[in-house]
Amino acid sequence: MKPPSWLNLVCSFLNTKKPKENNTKGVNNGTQISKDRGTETKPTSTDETQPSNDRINELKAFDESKAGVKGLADTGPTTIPSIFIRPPEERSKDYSICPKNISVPVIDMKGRDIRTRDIFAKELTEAAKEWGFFQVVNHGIPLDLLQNMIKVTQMFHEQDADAKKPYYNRDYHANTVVYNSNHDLYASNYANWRDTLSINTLFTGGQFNPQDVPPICREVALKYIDELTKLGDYILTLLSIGLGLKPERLGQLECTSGWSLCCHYYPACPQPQLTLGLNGHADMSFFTILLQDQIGGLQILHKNQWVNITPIEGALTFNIGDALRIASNDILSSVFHRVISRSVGPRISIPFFCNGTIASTQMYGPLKELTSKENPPIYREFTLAEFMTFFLTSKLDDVGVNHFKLE
Ligand SMILES: O=C(O)CCC(=O)C(=O)O
Ligand SMILES: [Fe+2]
Repeated sequence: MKPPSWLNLVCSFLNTKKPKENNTKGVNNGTQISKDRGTETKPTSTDETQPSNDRINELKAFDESKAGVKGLADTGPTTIPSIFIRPPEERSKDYSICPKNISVPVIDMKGRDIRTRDIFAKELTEAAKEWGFFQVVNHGIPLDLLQNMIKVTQMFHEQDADAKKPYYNRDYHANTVVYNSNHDLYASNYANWRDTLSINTLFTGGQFNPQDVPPICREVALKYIDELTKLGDYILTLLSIGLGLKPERLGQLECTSGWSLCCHYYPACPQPQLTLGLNGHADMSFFTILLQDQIGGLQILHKNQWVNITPIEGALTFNIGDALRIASNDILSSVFHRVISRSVGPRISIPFFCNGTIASTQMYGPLKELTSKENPPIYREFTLAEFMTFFLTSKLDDVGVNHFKLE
């Protein structure tokens, strides 16, 4: 087997990563996670034994079927294959689900114009500091575009397996459009109950050939990407103002010049308590804008409890990624989140990761305007290429903003 190219590896680590021990934000899969800065909890190590040959063969057979989890689910199983089973010790050490009716802030941007800009900037930035996640309603993107985006995602995944096979691959370097199940299938301790179609442009500076996008979702996806890029730029303006920066300052980081649109499909699962839809992680993007349907399952870790992000029709969910957390010198929070499996489904979700482009030549790190003698930089400077390359040269569980900390 030829070794994966570094770009390929960078891609695999793009959105989901396992933090290392003593990471201030936690460890993989949400066990023993301490996300609150300064309250480090030593995590319990996850099972690091090498996968058995049986497991590797099972993974290969699953991968080579090119039918994904959807293909398995269509056979009507009453149990899930062992490759998807989360180790019992990890399940038993999991954090509890927040019992109270706590939810992330919901920001209503109705009446957004130049007069209300500062008000929204403040509201948004407070949410990004305190929660790292918030939902936005009346953001300006038409409801029918959101609904269509969910619909065409479902249509793509629910086509005959043969129609999807031509898109099935793991080579993010050679292809901007990639369909597969579990981008980290061979590296993770257990697979997640999820398939994904993605368009990735962080290596191409936002460029891609529209003809590569499957026709069933092409027209809607192109419109959606266009709208989200504009909305992303606007949110960056608001966050800049909220942080006391010049309105254009965060935009100058070229956060939206390279992006990934991931169209996730989480089939109904016969044994949801035994697996996850998506392992616990923080996004390494600058920020992420997520569209989800009404099924639910996304949870964030807040004060050591999993808090549900309850779906709101027409809302978009925003979260801060590690790159912006670093740029803000930890003023903004990048927060652990995961997706639980459900016996109902399918669930559709579509995160749009604003990653910046690997080709950017500027240096990244805490913005000078946000540091001072009293508030010195926590992180060193790096290029985005280094930031992303780090994810390929480290073990999966040896990743996190800590690597870029000064000390
Ligand atoms: O499906 C979701 O709701 C979350 C997806 C996500 O967190 C990711 O792809 O990084
Ligand atoms: Fe995520």
